[in-house]
Amino acid sequence: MSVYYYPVYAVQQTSASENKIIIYSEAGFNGRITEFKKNVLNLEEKGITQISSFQIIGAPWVVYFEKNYTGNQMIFEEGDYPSYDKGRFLSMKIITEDLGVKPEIQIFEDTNYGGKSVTLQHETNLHNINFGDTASSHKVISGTWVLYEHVDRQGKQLLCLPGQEVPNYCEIGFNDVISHVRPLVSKS
Ligand SMILES: [Ca+2]
Repeated sequence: MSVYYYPVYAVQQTSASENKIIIYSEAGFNGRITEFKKNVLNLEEKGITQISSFQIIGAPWVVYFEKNYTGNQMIFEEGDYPSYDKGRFLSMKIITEDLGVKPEIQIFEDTNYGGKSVTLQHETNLHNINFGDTASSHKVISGTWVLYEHVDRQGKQLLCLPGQEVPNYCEIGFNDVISHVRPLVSKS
């Protein structure tokens, strides 16, 4: 009689307490090191005056170029960023939404959910579906999405949380400019 032993692999599961961002004052993960596990309203108050590289472990983060979660934003997922040169961000939030759900967003040609619309479940270059530089409002049906000003995930970014409805892009400086959208999905 044979007995088989199956290898048991630990399930890679990042608990909330393991989610963090480590910020370095110099490139290549050098210089002053500061670690954050929670939202930061004002990085300057935390002594962060220079950001030249960082590492993200676990959940993604959205960083803002003004304090109090305002100004232009950028979204970063888990990984190493050894030479960051997009400028110092002044506040940031951890993205705690469940990224394991099936994402879906509806984007509209006009404000207040008017005109033509498209419903998307995957990363999409909007120019490929004749919807580039057109959108003026959206409804996030599910999942967490990032909208981009330009194709190939370039230009200004906008984080869109599950259930969020934005009726008028004119009010957020995003009217008729978005060219690319993608859902944040779980890496595990
Ligand atoms: Ca429009």
